[in-house]
Amino acid sequence: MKIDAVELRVLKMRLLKPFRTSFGVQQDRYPLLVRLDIDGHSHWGECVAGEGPWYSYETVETAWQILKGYLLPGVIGRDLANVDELETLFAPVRGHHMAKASIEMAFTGALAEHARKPLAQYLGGVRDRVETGVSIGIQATVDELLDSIGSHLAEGYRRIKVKIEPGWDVMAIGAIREKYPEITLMADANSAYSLDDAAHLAQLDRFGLLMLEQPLAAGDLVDHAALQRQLRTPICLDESIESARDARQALQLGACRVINIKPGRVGGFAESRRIHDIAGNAGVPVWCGGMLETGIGRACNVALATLPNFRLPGDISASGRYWAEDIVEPPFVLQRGGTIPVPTRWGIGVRVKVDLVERLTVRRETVR
Ligand code: OSB
Ligand code: MG
Repeated sequence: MKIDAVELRVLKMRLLKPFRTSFGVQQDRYPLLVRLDIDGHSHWGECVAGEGPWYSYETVETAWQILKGYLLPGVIGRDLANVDELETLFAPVRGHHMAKASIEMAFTGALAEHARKPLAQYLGGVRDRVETGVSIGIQATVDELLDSIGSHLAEGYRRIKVKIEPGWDVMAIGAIREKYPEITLMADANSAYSLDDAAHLAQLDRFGLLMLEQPLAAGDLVDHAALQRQLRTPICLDESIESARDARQALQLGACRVINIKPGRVGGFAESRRIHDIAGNAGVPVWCGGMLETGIGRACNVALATLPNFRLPGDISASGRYWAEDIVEPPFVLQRGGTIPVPTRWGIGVRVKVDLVERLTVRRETVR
């Protein structure tokens, strides 16, 4: 399959509610979309890079620049038989996984469509619906936090993740547990702590959390291993795992007992699968994280989460958790038991609303 051209565009989309994490607060999302033109057909993908270099060093700006300057010139016009060949072409560029993943995932979607299969089936998925949860940002008050949790439970979400940071942790989780003793609950610190906080974080052990996500710095597998020895709560790594190699080393060290896989963070579906397999062989469950995606990235996440070792609910909430109107049709909606059905059409399985995309576009360029 030959990629004739790639269109890059940045949209401006307003989140229904501002999302606050230990990194800061976000109201507008600027999704970077890619459109591969192959044989007269369009294949969409989404780059999940953030607006600023907080979760990752990658940003919308850097991804645009790396795609245009280094990744796309090597692939456009070349006949690619499979994803291995694409990975080989991308390998000389160090890092920049989110930029690489946008193309790898769009190309995989194209391969699935070409094989006349839904993406989930093409990837080897084993489910027709995926279990999902919701990620709730830091709120101004405990009452607002409890209200937000209450309304998400009422909508049908069965797993609640809350963002924490120093000053918004043991007290907030304690208040949730008092009101909702039985819900499946977890916390995500986005690297807001250090190993000096081990005794403080151990106070979370009494709340029976499903897991504690990324308490320490992204590069710090050794301290995560030391922390895990002091906690009963399983540690899940997100930012720390950028590759299969990271996953192998984290598990060897005992740095985590769960892994959050975001295909963007690790360079795409192929690397996600390697991490999935390494974790599976070690008896460690994985789940699919989220990056406030539009329906395009969400379709990719849903497909990935159908692989067998995705054994915990993902941060793959319904379109309506994020956007007044998603850019795909049909939008993703929550169904019984807090699940999202897996699209059954070929390829990514959702139709991109091109007119809406056009209206939301703030920057575009075609690379030939
Ligand atoms: O740490 O998992 C995270 C969003 C943006 C960047 C990092 C994270 C998140 C979320 C939201 O937690 C997940 C989602 O609903 O998309
Ligand atoms: Mg996280």
